[in-house]
Amino acid sequence: MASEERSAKAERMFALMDRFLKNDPISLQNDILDHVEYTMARSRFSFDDFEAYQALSHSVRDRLIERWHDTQIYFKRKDPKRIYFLSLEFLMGRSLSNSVINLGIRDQYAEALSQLGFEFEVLAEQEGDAALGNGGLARLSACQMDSLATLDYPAWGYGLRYQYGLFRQVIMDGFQHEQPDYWLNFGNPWEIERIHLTYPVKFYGSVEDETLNGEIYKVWIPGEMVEAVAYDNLIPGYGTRNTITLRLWAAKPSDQYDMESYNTGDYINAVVSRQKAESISSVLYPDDRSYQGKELRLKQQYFFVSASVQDIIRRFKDAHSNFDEFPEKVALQLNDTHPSLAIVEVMRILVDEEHLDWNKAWHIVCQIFSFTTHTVIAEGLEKIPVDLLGSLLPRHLQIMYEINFNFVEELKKKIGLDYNRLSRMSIVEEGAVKSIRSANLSIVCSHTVNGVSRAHLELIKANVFKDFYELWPQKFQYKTNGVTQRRWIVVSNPSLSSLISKWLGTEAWVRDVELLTGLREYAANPDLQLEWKMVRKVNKMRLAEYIEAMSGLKVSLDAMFDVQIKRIHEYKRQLLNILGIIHRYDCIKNMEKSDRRKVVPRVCIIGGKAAPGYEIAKKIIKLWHAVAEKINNDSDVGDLLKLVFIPDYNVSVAELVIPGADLSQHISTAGNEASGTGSMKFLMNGCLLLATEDGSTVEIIEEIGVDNMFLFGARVHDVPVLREKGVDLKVNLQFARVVRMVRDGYFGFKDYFKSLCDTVEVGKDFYLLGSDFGGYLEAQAAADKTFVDQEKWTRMSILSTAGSGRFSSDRTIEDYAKTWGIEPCRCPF
Ligand code: B1H
Repeated sequence: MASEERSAKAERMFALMDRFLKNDPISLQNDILDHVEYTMARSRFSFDDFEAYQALSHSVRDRLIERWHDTQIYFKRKDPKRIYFLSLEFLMGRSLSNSVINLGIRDQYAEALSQLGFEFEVLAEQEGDAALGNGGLARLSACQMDSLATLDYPAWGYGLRYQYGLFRQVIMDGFQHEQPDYWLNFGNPWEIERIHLTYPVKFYGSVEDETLNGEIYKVWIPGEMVEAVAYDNLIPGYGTRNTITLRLWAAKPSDQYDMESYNTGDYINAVVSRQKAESISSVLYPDDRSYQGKELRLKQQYFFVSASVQDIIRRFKDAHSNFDEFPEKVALQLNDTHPSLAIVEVMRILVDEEHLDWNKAWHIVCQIFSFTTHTVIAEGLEKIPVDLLGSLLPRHLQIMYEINFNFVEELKKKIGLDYNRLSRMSIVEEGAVKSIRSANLSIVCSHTVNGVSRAHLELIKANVFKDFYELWPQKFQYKTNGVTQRRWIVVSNPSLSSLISKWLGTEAWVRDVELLTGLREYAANPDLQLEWKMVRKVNKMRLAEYIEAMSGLKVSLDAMFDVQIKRIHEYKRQLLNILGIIHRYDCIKNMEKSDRRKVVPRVCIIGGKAAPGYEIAKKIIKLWHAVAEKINNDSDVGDLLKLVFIPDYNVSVAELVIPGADLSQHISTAGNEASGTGSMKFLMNGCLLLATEDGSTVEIIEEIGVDNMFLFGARVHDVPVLREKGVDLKVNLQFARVVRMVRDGYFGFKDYFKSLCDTVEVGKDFYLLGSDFGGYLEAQAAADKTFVDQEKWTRMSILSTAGSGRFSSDRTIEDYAKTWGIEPCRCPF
C-alpha cells in the first residue's frame, strides 16, 4: 500500500475511533447484550448465567484492550528500559473482579447488570481459575504483575500457556485423587490469541562450523522445530491507564519445518507426529520442591525461554541497531532457575546469529540478568543431566561449557587451586550423573542474586550459596515477598475495604498501602471495633455457607475459625496441626462435663494439594479425614470442635477463606520456608497468626510486634542442635500419647498410617514435631485465652491489618525496580 493511501486509511480509522467505550450503565448494558448476540451468538432474550458472564467478560476485555493499546503505543514511543519477567508459573486465578476494580468501573457494571436482572457476584462465580502454577512462587508472579502495572513500570511477563493447569483435587473416602484441569474447555475471554506472532523453536540436531567473511561461526542444524504462538493476557494497573502484557506461549506444529516428512509418503504418521509438538505446552508439572530431570520439562523450559528471548530481541531491534545499548534498554528477571536457559539463549543469539564477539556478548549478558531464588535446601536445586542437555540443546551445552571454563579459570586466579571449592562452585557437576547446576549458572551470569525474605538471604549465604557469597558478597540481596492488596483486600474482602476507606477517610491506601498504619490510632476505638467485628462476622458467614454447601457440615459462627491452607508438605507441618487437634479432642473427652463450658469452640479448617507422587503428604490428607470422621461424629464434642477439609484449594477458594479466618497457622520448621506469602494475605485481612519464626514471619513480627501474634517453636539456630539431640518421648508425654493414638488405630487405617507415624519417631523426627509440640500447645492455649477477650482480639486484628503495608508486592516491586534500573512510564491518555 502506498504511503498516502495508508495515511488516508489511518485518517478514516481515527475518525471512526474518536471516542473510547463509555462506562455509563446504558452503554455497558448495550455492550454486554451485543456480546451475547454477536460474540456468544445467543439470543439477547435468552441466555444463562454462564453466557452472561462470558459476554460481560468480553465487554470488560474491550475496555482493557483500549488501555493496553494506548500503553503499548506509549511505551514504544518513549522506548524506556523494559523489565522482562520470566516465570514458568503464574497463578492468576480469576480475572473479572480484579479487572473491573482496577479499571475503576465495578459499581457501574454492578448497576448495569442489576438492571438486566443479574447480580455481579453471581456472574463472577462462573469464572474458573487460571491455575498455571503450583503455589507461592506462582502466585507471587501474579501479584508482582499487578504491582508492575499499577506502578506504571514498562514490564512484560513471559510464561507458558499450559493446556492443563494444576490438577484438580478430588477427595474420595478421605484420599486425594488427581483430575486434569482442562481449563480452556469453555474458552478463555481473558486472552488474545496472536496467530501471527509466532517464533520457531529448535530442538536436537547437531552443531556445525560455517565460515563467513573469513570468520568461523557455529551453526545449529536442528532435528526438530516447533512454533511458539503468543497469547496475550492483559494486566490492568489500578488508578492508572497503564495495562501491561503477560505473554504466554503455546506450542504448535511448525509448517516450514515439517514439509520434508510429507515427502516420505507416510502422510498419516507425519500428521500424528506433528501433533506431538503441542505436548510441550500441554501440562504443568505438579511438584513444587523436587526437581526431576525429565526431557519434557527441559523442553518446556527452553521452549518458553527461546520464544521470549526472540521476542525481546525483536522488540529491541525494532528501535536499535547497536547491541551496546541492549543493557540500557533490557532487564531480564529469572524467577527461580526454571528460566535460566535464557542466559545461554541470549549468548547463543548474540554470538551465533548476531555475530558479536564472545567477550562483548558476555559483557552484555552479565549486565542484564537478575536472579531470584526461592529455594532453601540443596536438594531443591535444579540439575540438568548433561546427556539430556547435549541431545536436546547441543549448542547450549557447548556454550555452558565455555562459560564454565572461563569462570573456573577466573576463579582459580582468585581462590587458587582449592579443588574442593572449585568443584563445588563449578557449573558442571561431575557426579554419577554429570549435570549442569542451574543455580550456579544463574549466579555466575546474573548481576544480582535475590532471596525472598531477610531470613532466607541469611540462610542461603550461610548454606547453599556460601561459596558464591564469599566470592561476590555484593551480588547477594533480599527483596522480601509481598502480595497485592488489590486482590487480597479490595477484591476478596469488599466490606473490609470500605470500612478501611471510611476510617482512613480515603481510598488512597489501595495504591499507597503504607497508609494502613493510620488504622493504628483507632485500634481501641469501640465504634471501629464494632464495625470491624461485624465485617468479620459477615465474612465468617460467607465461609460457613460455603462449608455447608460443600460438606453438609453446619459450623457455629461463635467458634474460632482456625485455618491452615497451603500445599501439603512435611516441612509445613500440617501433621503438627492434626496432632494438636487430637490432643484437644483427647482433653475434651477426658474433661468433666461441667468444665467443657470453658472450652473455646473451634472450627479447624485445612486445605491444600499434595504432589501426586508425594506419599507422606497424601497420608496427611487421609489422616485429617480420618480424625475428622471421628471427631465430627462424636456427640460428646458437638460444636466445641469441628474439622473441615476444603478440597481443591486454589486462588478463588483462598479469596473466600482468608477473609473468614480468625486464626491462621504458618508453622513450618524454622529454616524451611523461604518466605511464605499466605501469612501476608491473612495479616491484611485482620486474621491473627499462629506461627514459627521462619521466612518472612521474622519481618512480620517487626511490623506488628511479637505480642500481636502467637509465636512458638525452635529458631533456625536451634534446629541442628535439636535434630542431633532428639526429644525423649517419655518427657514429652503429650506428644507420645497422640502419636500412639494414631498408631494404635484409634482413627482406623492403622497399617496405612504406620509409615506416617514413623516420620515423627524419636531420632527420625526431621521436622521437629516432637520438640515443638509443647510450644505449639501453649501458643494454641494463648490464642484461646485471647479469643475470649473479644476487645483484645479485635484490637490485635485491627493492628494486624494496620501493620501489613510492608508486605504489599508494591513495596517488593519498588525494591526490584532499583535493581533492574527501570523507571515508571505512565501512559498519559
Ligand atoms: C517456592 C518453589 C518451587 N520455593 C520448584 N520453591 C517448582 C520450586 O515446579 N517447580 O519445579 C515450583 C516451585 N516455590 C516458594 O516460593 C517458597 O517455598 C515459599 O516460601 C515462597 O514464599 C514462595 C515465593 O517466593
